[in-house]
Amino acid sequence: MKIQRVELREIRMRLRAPFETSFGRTDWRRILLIRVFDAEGGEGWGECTAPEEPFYNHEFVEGAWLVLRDFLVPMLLGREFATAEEVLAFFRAVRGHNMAKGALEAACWDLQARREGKPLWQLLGGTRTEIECGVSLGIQPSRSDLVKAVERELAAGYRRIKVKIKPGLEREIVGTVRAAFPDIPLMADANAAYTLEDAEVLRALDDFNLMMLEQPLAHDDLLDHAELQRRMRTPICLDEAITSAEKARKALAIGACRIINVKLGRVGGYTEARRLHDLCRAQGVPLWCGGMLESGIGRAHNIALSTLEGFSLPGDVSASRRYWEQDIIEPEVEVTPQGTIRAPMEAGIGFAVNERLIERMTVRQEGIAS
Ligand code: OSB
Ligand code: MG
Repeated sequence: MKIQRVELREIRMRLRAPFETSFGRTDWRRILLIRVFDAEGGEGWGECTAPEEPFYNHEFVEGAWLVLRDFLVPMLLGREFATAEEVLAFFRAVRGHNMAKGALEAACWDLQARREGKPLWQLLGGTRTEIECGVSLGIQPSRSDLVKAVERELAAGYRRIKVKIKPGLEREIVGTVRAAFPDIPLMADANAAYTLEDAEVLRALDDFNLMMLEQPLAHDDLLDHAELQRRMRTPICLDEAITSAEKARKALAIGACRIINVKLGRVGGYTEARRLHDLCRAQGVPLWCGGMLESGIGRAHNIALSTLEGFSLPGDVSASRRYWEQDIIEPEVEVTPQGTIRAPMEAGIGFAVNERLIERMTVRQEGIAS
């Protein structure tokens, strides 16, 4: 295979409801989509998960666009590769920028799967034909809104509830949900809002029988998480801090976490995600697939990733309807009443891309050819 042309596109999509975390609030998404073309009429789609601002990690839409246009796309164009597994190595000279790398790499995997006429999840070696779904609930305006939101998601069948927390509100948020729903699988995500000085506040969350506490401390920290994990019973799950299989190896070696949230963009694509997966499986560490408020294209990629055997816990991969009035793929992602998504049987990402709708949402577009 050889990529001859790459199209970068920015679309704007309004979330059905604003999403609030410890680091900010999102109403509108700016989403960078990537389409790769080979010389034989093949194509593949990817979505860059870099958010609008560099508040989750260092990546953001505008920066990712430039890194793709000026460095990563030129490193890919015209290069011959036998499988998409070889693509990540082309980007080795660029430090970091995993979301930009991962989006381009994932588009190449989609292209390969389409060319072979098989679903991407099968090409990746996925074994789950149905994946378990959870939801991530942003910080709500009031306790009653929070309880209502949880009620709604449970009624829709979701198998695990994650609530966002932030300093000063952690006990109120987790306690409110736990009091209303004593037995549900529940977890909390702090998005790096605490330090080790808050260890007592965090340890007090042990009272609520959480499945896990996600990324309580700094986005790039491992050492303090290991100390915190020694002090609390609730398993720590790392998100932001796990940017590669190597980081995961080190985190596990020092006991910084017991569970890992895998995001395709954060680790730089499928090749790295599979390395991380194989390492964690060998050590018996459970994985689940995280989300970044993706459009249908990124969501379809997350479904493919979630079919790997080691993804044994429900992920933040949920129905299109929870985010968008109308998604950019057909059919939209739907969740069964049992809280699962069935892996699609069509080739590639397995959903048709609604190009007409994308065209209407596009605010800028740039083609790069060899
Ligand atoms: O930390 O998992 C996170 C959304 C944006 C940035 C970071 C995170 C999230 C979510 C939402 O939790 C997951 C989703 O529903 O897509
Ligand atoms: Mg998280």
